Order: sequence, then C-alpha cells, then structure tokens
Amino acid sequence: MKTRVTDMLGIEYPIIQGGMAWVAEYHLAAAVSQAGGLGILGAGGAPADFVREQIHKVRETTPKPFGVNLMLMNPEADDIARVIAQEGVKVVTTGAGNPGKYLAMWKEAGVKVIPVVASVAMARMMERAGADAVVAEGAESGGHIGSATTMTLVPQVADAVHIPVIAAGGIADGRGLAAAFMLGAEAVQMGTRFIVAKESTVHENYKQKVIAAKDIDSEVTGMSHGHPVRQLRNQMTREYLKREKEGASFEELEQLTLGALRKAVVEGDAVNGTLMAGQIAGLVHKEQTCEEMIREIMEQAQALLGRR
Ligand code: TUI
Repeated sequence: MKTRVTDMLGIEYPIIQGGMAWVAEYHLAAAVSQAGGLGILGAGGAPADFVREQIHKVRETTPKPFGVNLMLMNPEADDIARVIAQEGVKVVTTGAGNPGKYLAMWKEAGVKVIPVVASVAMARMMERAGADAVVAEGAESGGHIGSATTMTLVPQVADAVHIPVIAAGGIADGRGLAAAFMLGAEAVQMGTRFIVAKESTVHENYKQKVIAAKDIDSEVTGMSHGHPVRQLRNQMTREYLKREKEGASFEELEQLTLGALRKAVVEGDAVNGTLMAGQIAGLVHKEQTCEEMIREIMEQAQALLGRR
C-alpha cells in the first residue's frame, strides 16, 4: 500500500503513531518505526533538553525514520522547534495550535512538516503556508480535540487540499484504515491502540483501563473554556465535569488537572489521573508488540481493499 505519504516519509506501511504527551517516548516511537510505521516522539509539555535526549535515544535504538510531535502550547515550543531543525529530524507533526511561525525554519532544515488540523480552514491555511501533508483529526480522538468527526472531516479536507491527508480519530484496526482510505486518506495516525503496545512504558493500570474501556466510556472535559480534552471516565472526570457545570473558572479547573496526565501515565493513578484515550478504546482488547499490531492491521486492510 504505497502512497504519497509512505514515499515522502520512507516508511513501509501507511501507519503513523500519534504524538501522545508522556506516552509517546522513545521506546514506543522506536518500536513503531522498527515495525515499518512512523514512530513519533511526543514532546507534550516536556523541556527542550529532554526532547533532544529522546531524539538521540531513538537513533540509538533504530536506524528507521521517525518524527517528533510539537505540542504548541508547550512553554518551550520555540526551543523545541529549533532542536527539531538542528537535530535533522525527518518529520515533525504539530498539535493544539498553528505552527506557522516555525515553517520556514523547518523547511530550510529539510524537515517534512505535517500539522494536525481539526478543520478544513486550518488544513487550507497549512497547505498555503507550505506544509507537506496534514493529519485530519476527528473528535473521536483522545486528548485535545476539535468538533468535527473523522467521517466528516477527512473527505472534506481531502477535497480542500492537494497535499496528502492522513486520517486520525477512531482508527485502531484494518477496517478503520481501509475506511480512511475510502474517505481519501493516504495514511492513518493511531494513538489509543499504541498506548497498550508491549513496548509502551505507560503504567499497567492505564493500559488495563484502555483494555477494559467500552465504546461510551470516554468523556470530554473543558468544553466550556474552549479546551476540550477526551479521556476515560473516572473520579477525575466526574469531579471536573461537576465543577465545570457549576461554572468553575478556567484557573480552578486547570488546578484540578495539573500534572494529572503524568499521574496516570507514570504513577498509574487511574482514579485522579487523566486517562486520555479515544472512543475506539472499546475495540482495543490486548497488549501486543507494535510489530504484531501493524502486521494485523495491514493484513486486514489489504484483504478489505482487495490488494492481496
Ligand atoms: O493536540 C492534539 N491533541 C492533544 S495535545 C495534548 S497536551 C494537553 N495536555 C493537557 C491538557 C490539554 C492538552 C493532548 N492531546 N491533537 C491535535 C489537535 N490540534 N487537535 C486539535 C488541534 C487544533 C486545534 C486548534 C489545531 C489547530 C487549532 O488551531 C487554533 C489556532 O491557533 O488557529
């Protein structure tokens, strides 16, 4: 299944791993790349020096191409953007904002730039600014989301731009990949399924919550202040949504979630931590190696698309 995306990135399979904050560290990114997809280091809220070290660690683990995700609300975003250019990272994806001010620097350094967008307008703007592809991410996704669903967003973005479109949100198996291709995508980005990869260092409690989750077990917090975040329902989301309904201020709600993602990923606090995951968690049933996941997804997708 060669596409413009596999050619551009020099990868075997059209599967890109989401740049999940705290979750997407070098063990996971290296494993996805080694298995023929594109592994991504998620800078999340990490400092620039940490991101540089992680880049070196992926390189010590695999010779295959990998990328870095820059979360644009990171206070050190400017420094991380420079690290990406200096280190000669091949691919950057961005999230939670407009990466426009870094594009010239990245293009000059030969970095392929793939912004994650949640609307047609943003996709068009990124194409005009010189992006090499876009990830069209639907609201089924975990973490910070837009409002359009993958089913509606992907074909509309595919019609609106000439650069390749990568579909994200609600995709975790070969059916999802095949469906995304039918909508006009040339690759998919998956996050939730990779949380439970054997190579993922996410705390076992978090993995078990993803595995146990059913279709309607996620909630969206922060809608009222314009920062919607999808995560699995637990005591944290109940408390958050209760206070949000009571009209709590943005600052008060921020205080509640401060450090909560780290608490879930590192400490395994599934009660007060933030368990970011997409709606597709309901069909993620077991821990597997990245190689097993990618092989299974490709076999299923190829059979469905009749290319075998
Ligand atoms: O970025 C994501 N997903 C994320 S970022 C993240 S880190 C975080 N941690 C704690 C609380 C909140 C966030 C967790 N998940 N996905 C990509 C994405 N980007 N989804 C939506 C957008 C987006 C939204 C607005 C992209 C551009 C945009 O444009 C606004 C502008 O500046 O024009």
